[in-house]
Amino acid sequence: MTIRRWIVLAIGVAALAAGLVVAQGARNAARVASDAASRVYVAPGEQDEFYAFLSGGFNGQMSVVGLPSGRTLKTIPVFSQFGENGYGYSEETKAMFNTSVGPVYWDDAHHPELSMTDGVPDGRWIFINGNNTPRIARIDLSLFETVEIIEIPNTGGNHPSPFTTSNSEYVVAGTRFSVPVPQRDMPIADYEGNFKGMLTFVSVDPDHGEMDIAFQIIMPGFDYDLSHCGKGPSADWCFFSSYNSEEAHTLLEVNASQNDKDFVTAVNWRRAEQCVADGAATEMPANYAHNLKNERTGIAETTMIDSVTVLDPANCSDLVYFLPTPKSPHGVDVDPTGEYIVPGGKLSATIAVHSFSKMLAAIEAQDFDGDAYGIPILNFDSIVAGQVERACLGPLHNEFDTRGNVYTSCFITSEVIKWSLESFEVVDRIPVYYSIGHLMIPGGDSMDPEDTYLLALNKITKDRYLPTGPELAHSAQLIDISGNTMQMLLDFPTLGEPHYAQGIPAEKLVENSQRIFELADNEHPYATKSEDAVKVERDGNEVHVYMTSIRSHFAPDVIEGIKVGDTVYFHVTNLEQDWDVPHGFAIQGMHDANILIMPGQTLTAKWEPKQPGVYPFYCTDFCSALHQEMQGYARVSPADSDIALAWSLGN
Ligand code: RUQ
Ligand code: CUA
Repeated sequence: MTIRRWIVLAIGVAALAAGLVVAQGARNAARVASDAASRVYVAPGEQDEFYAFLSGGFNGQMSVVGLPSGRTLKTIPVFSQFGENGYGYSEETKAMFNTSVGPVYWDDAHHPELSMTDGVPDGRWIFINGNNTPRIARIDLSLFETVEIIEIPNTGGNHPSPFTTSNSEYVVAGTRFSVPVPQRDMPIADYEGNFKGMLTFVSVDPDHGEMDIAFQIIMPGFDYDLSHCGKGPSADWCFFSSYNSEEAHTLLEVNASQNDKDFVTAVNWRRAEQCVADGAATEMPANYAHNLKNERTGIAETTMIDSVTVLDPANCSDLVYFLPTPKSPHGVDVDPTGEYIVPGGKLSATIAVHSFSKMLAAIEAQDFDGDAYGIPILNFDSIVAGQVERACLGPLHNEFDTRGNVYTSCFITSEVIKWSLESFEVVDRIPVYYSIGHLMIPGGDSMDPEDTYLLALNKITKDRYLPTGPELAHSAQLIDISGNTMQMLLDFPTLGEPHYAQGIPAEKLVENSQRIFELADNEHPYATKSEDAVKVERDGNEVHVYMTSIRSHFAPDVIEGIKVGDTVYFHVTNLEQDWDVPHGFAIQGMHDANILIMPGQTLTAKWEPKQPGVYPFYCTDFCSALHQEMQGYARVSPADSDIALAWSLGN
């Protein structure tokens, strides 16, 4: 490490400290609109204008927030079990967590991304990546429920994901931490040249949304950090930022900050399709899980897959190019016209913007500045569209409006800057509290941004709210971007650590939001569609209770003949067909969480009683004036008892 490096680092740290001090000092001087309260006020009984979907980061979930009010509407559990509704605890949902290393009940969820049609969010699905156990999940936005999770093989830390192409032909994945491919035992010191980075294209079925790994592209062992796909003229391309082009394997804060420029990788996915069709790819052994909720039964099912299609750029010309990009870029974002590729060079105070049309011209002219592992490096000067000088410190991510402005989050100086794609000059800046990561404008990464609100997603909260011990909530701030200058409207705490977020006009989702499950369509193998049909069956040591719930009783509510050593499955069908009448079910001694059964749905709770006795079960959701009466008893006899199975309701 050079002395210069240390100085730069020291300046960075000092600036961070100074940023916090300045920001805290300026706390009351922040640009809060004088009529902020009325602009975010959604009167009782009124509804918000936008849905926002915020990742939960290390809580593994996604939260749904209304804008402009900042009210949390729902947590959608994705990669982590959720005791509130039994996701990951019910027998129907456990398979959603299967992976090649067995069930994994947690992940670090970073980037929600809405499905798109013609470059505009269409409100059908939202995808989110799992970083630690590389996965992508799909949430159905008619149900606001996770319906599919696919594991990504040959990958370490799926961070640059799951950004979608303009018509959601693909969602992408990538390796933040390069790894041996295929995985094997080898010295870590042999990283350079031997570890690989996979970029993965997951196809999305246009009608049903089902995901499938179409192909992977094997790349040099850099750290692929973020991505965004092109739109309009650049729609056939996806762009991945990378750092650690030094291929360091230790003390990356120093060793991966040596090169003046790292790369944005440009991938032509249409070309990849062609190469695959021409037989240029190879099938590589792999082992990964694909978990899908069966729409008819409501039960998640796992398929293990044992091979993956891999393309080596050496066997497919014109597939990938490197765009030199200053200093360890973090985000990479494409403007609504598809012409500008804007990286967030987090260690550079200058933002260098790439031009897509110049990129194509440079490729055409073979205007290269050498290559890395055979992949052409384009000449920086030939592809640069413009540079924003003295932008800010620590630029991370960008969103766009329809007026040719870019909004950049600046982590170190804790601000959002607004700059013009025409003049490449900063036209406005607003302090945020504190240390912003991502930012989000509804539609702000699509071809149709809304020029209304910007949400700043801040990493450090400090003094913004009442103290809650050492652990504080992360924070979002709502900023009005409709006028010439940005104006602060609202602070609100978030759940987990929101990284990226998405926003969409509410009217695009409201119509399709499902209110109940049609009981007539319920094809769950243990569904019970009327109280006449309830029963209890024994199959060896398994006891299956076919149970129903309706205000305000379970049928049956008296069960006898269970024995110690049995595994009991309560398959509860909620017979209600009215919106917002779930029933919950829990029994004393169960090891899983309660199940919360929606109208017309069947869910299963597992119970392994350990001691003889009589155990109560009850409804966990206050569903009627007689909710407290919604209870029952299960009798457990010794293992050698010969008490026959019996069940009843009201006798
Ligand atoms: S990354 S800020 Cu996944 Cu920027 Cu979070
Ligand atoms: Cu059903 Cu409370």
